[in-house]
Amino acid sequence: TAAVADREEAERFVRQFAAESGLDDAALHARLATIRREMAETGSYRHTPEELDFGAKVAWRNSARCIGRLYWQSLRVRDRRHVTDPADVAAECLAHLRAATNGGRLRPVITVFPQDDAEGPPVLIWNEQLIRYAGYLRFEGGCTGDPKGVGLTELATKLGWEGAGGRFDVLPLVIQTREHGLQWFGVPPEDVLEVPLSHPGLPWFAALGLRWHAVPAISHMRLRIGGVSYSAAPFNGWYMGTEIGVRNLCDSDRYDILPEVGRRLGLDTSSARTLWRDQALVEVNRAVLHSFDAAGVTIADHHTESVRFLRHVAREETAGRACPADWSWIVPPMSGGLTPVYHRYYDEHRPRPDFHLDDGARL
Ligand code: HEM
Ligand code: NRG
Repeated sequence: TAAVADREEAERFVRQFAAESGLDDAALHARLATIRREMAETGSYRHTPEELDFGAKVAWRNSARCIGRLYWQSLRVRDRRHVTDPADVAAECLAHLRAATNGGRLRPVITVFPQDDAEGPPVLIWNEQLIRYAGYLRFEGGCTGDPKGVGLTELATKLGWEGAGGRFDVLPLVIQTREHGLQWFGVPPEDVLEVPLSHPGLPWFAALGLRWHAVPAISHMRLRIGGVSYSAAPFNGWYMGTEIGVRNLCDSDRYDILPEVGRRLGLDTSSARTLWRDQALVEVNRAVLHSFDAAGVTIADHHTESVRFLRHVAREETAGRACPADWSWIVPPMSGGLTPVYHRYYDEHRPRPDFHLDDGARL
């Protein structure tokens, strides 16, 4: 059989697992022997539930772009490697959302579906996130909804989904399996906690009709543990306000709301030098944090999260590990220099287990 999993990476991982979780030498060597035998026979091997749990947590710990890693040990790992039927996969994604949402007290969760085999991924989720808004290209140009959602909106529409044509329509899950190809499954409103946006001091802000979903659940990254790939392994933590308030709402190729907010604020928008965009950006971000707080939904602000992240880096050093980090992703997209994460460099090595973006491999 052709090797699916890399043997050296498998051994490195199991040794790391043994070292960090206090497995004794006899147990380690027995496990290594089992894996060698399994790989010789099948080209791959299966993780024990404990290895999977550890591997997913360390993949989070190794996520160089993630500022939220202080709580990496608290990740809940849902082992769903036995689930292959597309309707069951969709149901497990919804159960994931319910466990993660927890009435607004968000919990970091990952659900792990079957590992890749010689033919590739047995299950694939086409959504970038379990919850995302549709984007509809308008006939006369421009886009209604989230421009980032256009691709999946078009795919789901081809499969028979009918979007309502609004600004915040939750996209269906699009799941691919070998037996059934591509299928879509609606995400019911009761499983999607959303926060309507209002501002603590600007009464007109609520009338903009803006909202965002509570849970960021990334579903298009491949989890790689000990040479084994899990192509379907959606995970979530909670939002940092700037992800919504700076990027999603204010990027010019996303909801692009700054021009309208600037006008409503009565700012001088005639020149970039009045800093009207900067001023409007602060108000949008105040609205995001205020609204999530008012709704009782977990959200981090970039000042607090930056301080926590440096605590994490220090704690990792104490544990004898370097913390891989990517400056350009760690530094928040507003007020960078006001946060301590701006004023230093980070370790450039990229250890595994990790999450990585799809290289295009499909079923
Ligand atoms: C990226 C925050 C939990 C893995 C990010 C980013 C932020 C963030 C702000 C940058 C996103 C962007 O600029 O688009 C947080 C917070 C969490 C959390 C506040 C709260 C607990 C998690 C969890 C995992 C994770 C539970 C995995 C188990 C990642 C990965 C990226 C990332 C892989 C890079 C995504 C990419 O390359 O597009 N996180 N995160 N994070 N986070 Fe976290
Ligand atoms: N910026 C994206 C989400 C990326 C990941 N962010 C997190 N992850 N907070 C957005 O939807 O705005 N997480 O697992 O909590």
